[in-house]
Formats: sequence, C-alpha cells, structure tokens
Amino acid sequence: MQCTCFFFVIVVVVVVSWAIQDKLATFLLLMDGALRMSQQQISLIGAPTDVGAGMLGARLGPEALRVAGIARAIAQCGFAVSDRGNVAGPANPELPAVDGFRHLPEVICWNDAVHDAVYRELAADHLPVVLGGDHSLAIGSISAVARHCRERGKKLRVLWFDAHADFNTATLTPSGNLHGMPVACLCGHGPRELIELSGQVPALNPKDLRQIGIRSVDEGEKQRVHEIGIEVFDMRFIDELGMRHAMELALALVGADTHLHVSLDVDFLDPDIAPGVGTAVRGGPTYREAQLCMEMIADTGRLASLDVVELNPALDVRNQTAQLAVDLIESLFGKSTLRRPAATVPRNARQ
Ligand SMILES: [Mn+2]
Repeated sequence: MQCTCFFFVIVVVVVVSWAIQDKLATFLLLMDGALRMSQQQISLIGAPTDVGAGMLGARLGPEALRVAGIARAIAQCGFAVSDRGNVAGPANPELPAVDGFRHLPEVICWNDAVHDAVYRELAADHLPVVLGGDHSLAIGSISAVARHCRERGKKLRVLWFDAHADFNTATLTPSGNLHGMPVACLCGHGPRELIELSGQVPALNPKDLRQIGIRSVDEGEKQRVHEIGIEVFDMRFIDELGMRHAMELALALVGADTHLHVSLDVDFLDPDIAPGVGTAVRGGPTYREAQLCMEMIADTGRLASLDVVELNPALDVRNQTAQLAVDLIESLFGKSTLRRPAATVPRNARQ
C-alpha cells in the first residue's frame, strides 16, 4: 500500500513538472530579466534638432521613436527605462554656410546640451540613449563618453554605423552641413568649440573607432580617412567577407574594461527598408545583416551608450523606419531569436 502511494506521488510530481515546464522557463527568464534590470538603468535623451542637416525633419526623430515604442521595447528586454524628455536648443534658422559651416552657433548649443545630459547619466552609472536629431549630435554625445572613460580609466570602442564617413571639414565639404563632420570633429579637426567639448583634443583616438556600412565618401574625405587610419568596414568588405567577419573584427579586443559606444545613423540601412532618412544611399545592409550586427554587440555585454540619429519622419512611410530602428535596438539590448515565440515576425514585416 505504502509502495503504491509512493509511486502515485512520483507520477504526480512528474506530471506537474511536465505541465509547468513552460511557466518554469518563463519564471527563470523573468528572474534573469529582473537581475539585469537591477543592474542597469537606461536613460532616453531626446535631442529634437536638424540644425546640422541639409534637409529638415530629423527634429521629429525623438517623437517618432517614442511612438514606435522604444521605451517599452527596451523595458521588455529586462531593463529599467527612464525617459528624460528632450534637451532644449535653438530653432533651425535655415541660413547658408558662414566660413564653411552652416548653423555653427546652433550646433554648438545643441552639442553642449547633449554633452551635459549624456555625461550626467554616465556619472550616475546609467546607460544613455540619445534620440536624434541629426548626426552632428554625436560630437556632444561621444565627447561626454570620452570624458567619462578618461575619468574611470576605461578603454573606449566606438562603432559608427553609417552610409557616410562623416569626416568632412570646412575646406572639404561643399555644403557646410555639420552632420557630415562629427568624426572629423571628434578626431580633432573642426571648430574649436566642438573639438574641445570633452576637455581633451582629440576627444577620440581614431584607433578606437570602427566604421561599418560605409558606401558614400567624398573625394577629399577618402584621403583624410586613409591618412588618419580609421578602420573602415565598407559595403565592399561586407559583400566580399560578410557581416559576421566585419563585426568580429570591429569587436576584437572588446573586454571587461571596454566602454562600447554605438552611434547608429539610420541611413546605415538600405533605403528599401529604411526610407525615412535625409541622405539615403542605395546598397546598404539588409534587415538580417543589421540584426546580426546588433546581436553580436549584445553578445559582448559591453554596450554602455548609444546614439540613434538621422531618422527623418517627414520622409518616412507610416513610421516604418522608426519601427525598424526600434527592432534593431531590441536586439542590441539582448532580445534574441531563441527567446521569441516561434510565430513572432519582425514588426515592420507585418505591415
Ligand atoms: Mn552620419
């Protein structure tokens, strides 16, 4: 009798364990998420401006990303998300270039504000996400990151995803638009107020920078990028050797003492899937190639700051580019394929 009873208990335990295995897995995932949430707070910082761009509309970027659910998407990856609202700055005066720069005083104002906001979050051990805005804002953002790394004795690695090299200078650029110059400024070539933002010139050692997806470089820029020795994984490299190999090289030697900053210009993506940008260039990475980049970064566990820039909702189609950016950011924060229910398809593919 006792033996039968014991056998019955065993059967019940096995059946119950089998029945709740899904819930058990979910519970463990939630515990894992809760653990990570307790470790890291993500701070969203909107910078609604297009003073550095040639075309109007990037000022609408932060709201489009919020509408596409950026805060919810990151929170679902298990982090605490705090939307700090927008930093303030001057309106776009829509003036021609003066001495080779368009809207330099306005660009300086916006970058001062972004620098201070990003630095404040880093000092509090939060992970800042700058919602642009045009790519000139990366000067303020990465200057703050460089200052932070210097103070903490951390190594810095910047991954610059872009169709363009953004290494123009006043003498090289035909337009004077400062969103084509942030890499040059960060490497010490540009207006004094912008190159000195981090408290040290150059803010960024070109050896700490990797550019991925480049396919549109002005003639003068080609020479300078080569001279200064920036490691560039252009589309030809990606076509011939694959995105995985490019990312393995771009992430080489990123370790526990490395602060990994991602500057994601949405025009990095092929305009067929990301039409909402001011300076679209054909022949960019596919949805899966871009996702692979983000997943490989997530795997390092070293992402410490992020810019999402150049989204232009005025040129977008039903906010699909903002939604695509949010898809990529989910992967960047660790949402991996194996954690998705089998039937889930990417949001923009459902449209
Ligand atoms: Mn750019």
